[in-house]
Amino acid sequence: MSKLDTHQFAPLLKSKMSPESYRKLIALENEELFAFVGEFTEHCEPDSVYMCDDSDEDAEYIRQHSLLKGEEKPLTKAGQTIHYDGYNDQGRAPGATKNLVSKELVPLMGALLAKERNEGLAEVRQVMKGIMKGKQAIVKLSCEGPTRSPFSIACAQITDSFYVAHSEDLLYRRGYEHFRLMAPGERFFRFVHSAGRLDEHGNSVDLENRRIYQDMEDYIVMSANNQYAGNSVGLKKHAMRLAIKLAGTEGWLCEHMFVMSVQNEKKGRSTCFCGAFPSGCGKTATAMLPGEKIIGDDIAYFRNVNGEFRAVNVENGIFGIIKDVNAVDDPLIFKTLQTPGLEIIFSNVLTGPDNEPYWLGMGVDHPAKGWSYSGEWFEGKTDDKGVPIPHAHGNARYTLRLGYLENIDPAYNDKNGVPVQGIIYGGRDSDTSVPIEESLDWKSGIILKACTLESETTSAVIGKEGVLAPQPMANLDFISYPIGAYITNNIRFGEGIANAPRIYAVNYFLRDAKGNFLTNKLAKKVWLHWAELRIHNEVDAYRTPLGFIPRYEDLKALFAEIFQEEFSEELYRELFKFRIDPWIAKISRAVRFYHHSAPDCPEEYFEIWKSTAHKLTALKERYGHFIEPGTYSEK
Ligand code: SPV
Ligand code: MN
Repeated sequence: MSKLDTHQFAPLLKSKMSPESYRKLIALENEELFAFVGEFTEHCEPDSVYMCDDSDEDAEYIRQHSLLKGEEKPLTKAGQTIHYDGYNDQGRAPGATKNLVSKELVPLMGALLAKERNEGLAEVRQVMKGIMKGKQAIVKLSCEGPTRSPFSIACAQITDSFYVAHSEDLLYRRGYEHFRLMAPGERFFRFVHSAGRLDEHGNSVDLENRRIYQDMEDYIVMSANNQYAGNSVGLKKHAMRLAIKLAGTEGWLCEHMFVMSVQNEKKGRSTCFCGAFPSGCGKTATAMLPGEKIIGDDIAYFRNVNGEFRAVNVENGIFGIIKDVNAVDDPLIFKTLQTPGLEIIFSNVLTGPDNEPYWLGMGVDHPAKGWSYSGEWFEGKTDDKGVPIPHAHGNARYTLRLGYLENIDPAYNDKNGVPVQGIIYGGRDSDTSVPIEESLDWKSGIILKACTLESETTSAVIGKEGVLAPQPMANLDFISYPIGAYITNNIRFGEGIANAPRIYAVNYFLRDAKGNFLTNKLAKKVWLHWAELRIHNEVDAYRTPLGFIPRYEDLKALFAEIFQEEFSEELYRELFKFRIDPWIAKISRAVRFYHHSAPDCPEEYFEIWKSTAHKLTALKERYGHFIEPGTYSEK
């Protein structure tokens, strides 16, 4: 007999769980976990509770029940399924998302979706009272980062959605064994999710009661009346917000970054880069560059491991945007999505009469009718305002295990992570930033490259698309403690490590006066290989007011070597001229943003932005509006 058998929740859990499920729960001898499952079973009132361990049988149970309940449907190719979120539940919902913090902290949170904790807890508990009636709750344990590693964070999810549990099985490492080996009292993140009341298609109906409330003191997230994975899957963006807060408290970093390695075959060298890009700025395309290797596409933890700046991909899979994945632009993912026998969940794409998935930008003709995120779909279908409804949603996704990808870096499971040598901040503008620039040092990289990132809003977030919004570290939606303190933690972490990575800013979207892109999509491979050579001290660079840019001859050699292509000096000069006025404007927008949205931002950072803007203004007298590459000097 376990001492948990006398716990206050033991009789309730025994009555709701099969003997086998109950046995799996108490075998962990984890009182906090037992109390968590008990408390929310009492509160959410599921009919029954199913406890998973790490077995394939339990994974199969979840897969089967997702099909039985209609949360997923099988597609023609073996292993593939389709899941639909409700018509108005196709992206993250910032309006319903709150970081619950103490009263004292609320005024410092600025742009960060904060709510007073006690008020928020009372509200979300009210919404979740009895919300799982008539359903089975699943308890699934997982681990963020490799298990039993310096990076691991154990996570417990309770959900009444088999699709959510299935997604977590594809995206994260199973964590039951990890829990079994945990020391008593070791911290874990806790997530409760309910899709709430469902309509005849199995979609959440009470969207006005959608809540995604993250308790930043107890590291619990409660998510109700939604299904889209960015709102429902605890281990993804909810855990990210909790980890950012925990990292800020403990002095490490959780960043919205891919992890990949650039392969220098000539030198037999693999160099790891991490990169933060707001949505729609080339993040996945960079992480998946042909010829390089991927470790992760979305979230990285950074820790100082024995004096080294090391990273892991938190996840074990990809929840990727499927729009524009086609044989030309994304051949590796496209091929994986066409391979029968792989366990892949498609979401919010069209399924045709052939029961195959069709998405936007697939490069293949789609059928004139079928089923989609708007229900029965036919060519010419419009919404109630007469606006055409496309056959698939712009934020439709695929979910798969990373191990399916041919270009996976074998280091992706290393418990000590990989040593990071370059960090990339990727923006999107047509007329301001050069394709690649190396920062002077870590701190100026954070203040001038990471903090000044901007992007246009995209369909990953519900709301208006195409609005220019500041995006500090491409992380604004996820920073969960005051922005000034977050920036300071970033600076301190890098400065505390002797060999911190170099920081690069990239921009793949410069255009000419007619609006045409100045470079093709694969040119980014050259910029990355230039950064790789810089890191290994094999190329020189020209100084600019904000850092270092490539010399023409080095890029010419790389274009020739990688693409057997001519790279003209004329194009080089156009791409790499320093554009003074747009940069002054960009810095002014940053100052305005931090002034209004980051009440705790230290004066010192404003001084850096302002003195940089003054310096640039003064440079106009010497150079005019543009500084030609190679002509700038500090004196
Ligand atoms: C993002 O929008 O940054 C994503 C997708 O990675 S979501 O999981 O919805 O956040
Ligand atoms: Mn993301």
